[in-house]
Amino acid sequence: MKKQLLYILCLLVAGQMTVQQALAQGETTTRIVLEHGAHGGKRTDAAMQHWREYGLGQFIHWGVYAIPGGQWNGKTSTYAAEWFRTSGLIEKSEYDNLYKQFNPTDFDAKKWAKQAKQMGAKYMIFTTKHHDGFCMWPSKYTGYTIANTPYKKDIVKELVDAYTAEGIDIYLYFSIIDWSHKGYQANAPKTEADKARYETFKTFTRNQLIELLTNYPQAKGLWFDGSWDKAWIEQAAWVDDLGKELRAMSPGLIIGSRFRADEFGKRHEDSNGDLIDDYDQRFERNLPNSLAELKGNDWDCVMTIPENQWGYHRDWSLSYIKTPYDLIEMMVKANALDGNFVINFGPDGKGNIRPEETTIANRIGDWMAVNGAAVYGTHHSLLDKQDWGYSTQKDNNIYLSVFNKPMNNLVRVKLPKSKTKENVYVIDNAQLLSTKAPVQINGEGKTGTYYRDKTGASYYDLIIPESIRTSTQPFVIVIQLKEVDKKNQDDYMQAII
Ligand code: JFZ
Repeated sequence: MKKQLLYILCLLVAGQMTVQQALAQGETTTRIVLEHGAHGGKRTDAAMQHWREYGLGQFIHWGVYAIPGGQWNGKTSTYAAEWFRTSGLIEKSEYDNLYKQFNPTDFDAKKWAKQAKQMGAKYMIFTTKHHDGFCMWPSKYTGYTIANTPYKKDIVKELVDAYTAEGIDIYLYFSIIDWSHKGYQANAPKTEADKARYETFKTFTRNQLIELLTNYPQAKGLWFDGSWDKAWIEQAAWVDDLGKELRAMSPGLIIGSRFRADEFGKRHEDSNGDLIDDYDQRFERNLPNSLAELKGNDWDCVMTIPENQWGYHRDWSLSYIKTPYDLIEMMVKANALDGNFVINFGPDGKGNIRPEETTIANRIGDWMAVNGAAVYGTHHSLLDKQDWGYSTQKDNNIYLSVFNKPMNNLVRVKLPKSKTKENVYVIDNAQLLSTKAPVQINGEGKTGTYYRDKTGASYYDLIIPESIRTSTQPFVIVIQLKEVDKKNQDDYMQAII
């Protein structure tokens, strides 16, 4: 804002406009020239289009923090288990030596990938390096890696290969925060010595990112975290150049809005309000409520199953555990607002995905096997948000995902006003997605069971089929619409199945 005022003042001083003109522009069109803000608008290339169609993804947080699993010497941390090094329950030096015991003998990348595939995930984000700095790949730029554990093998490679074989795209999570590197600093370095140290950290970070893209060319994108440090934000120009370098290495590379700031320190959205990089990474454990909030930006939401646990925590009694139903509802809500939904898993120190997580994944997969068409490749539908649930659309199909089943077993669907004055939308066809059985409209063939309101919207009551009335699962009805002349009742009624 200050910068905007300055810009307006400059124009006034230069005599290029009147105060009124300047204020009017300040309100509406004044934009700051940014060198390191958003570059270009929304991506239209095939890689990004593919990203938009995922619908559901999997996140995996795995590292040495899985050994303590939130507990040490009989004490439990209620804070996020992957932050255990800072819990005060373990000496930092002790934590920093845990990797010498990291030996996940039960780890089976193929088993994880098969489970993710059954769940219906189309992409997977893996923590190559979390804030503690431990590398799950054998980085040649530090000794603090999987190569120096009893396990030795390259976990990132195993996962990239296994998930790629299952047709699941891989994204590499990378934390800018690195507590293991001597040059790392959170605060902006002030002294020459600190600045020089930070230069070593920048070089190290760049080397590691280039190494990751070189070693794992299958990676479709980078998922950055821990980029909120003042020290990193100050490096806007350098980080921007690094992003360009990484993109040049890997055409189509997808990077979210948590990588870099603009030259005024603005993150996610630059000083002009434009989204930085490819998609909005702000919706963490938190979903938007309306399309308006999203400003047309691409976005995803990453979600934990317990309250705030990403890494493995032994004690799952500490918080509410989201059910498959909760997660399916959040996913469809995200899809209905043009977002991808990503569910996090935190495997244990031996390499097992905990049984509770496996059950949740399986139940979601069972639902996806039947109803996935409502999720994959869909976007927000032309219907308003309605009380029974969420609607998504792909081509002419509108998927009504019903979460709140009305007591009278009638799903009242409000169809929007038609684009043309003379016409009205009617339901041309309605089916239960699971069985393809036709769904009847209440009062078929008679007038009065549907109506139009003053706005020109029309309403239909779809009869929930007997076969699913006692089911506890959300169900999907797929409809197609048709526009008919509202003056012509015959035509109007014929259109109804
Ligand atoms: C970060 C990490 O600190 C955490 O351990 C986990 O990896 C998660 C995915 O990312 O935590 C954050 C980051 C950003 C927000 C909240 C927690 N945020 O923007 O609200």
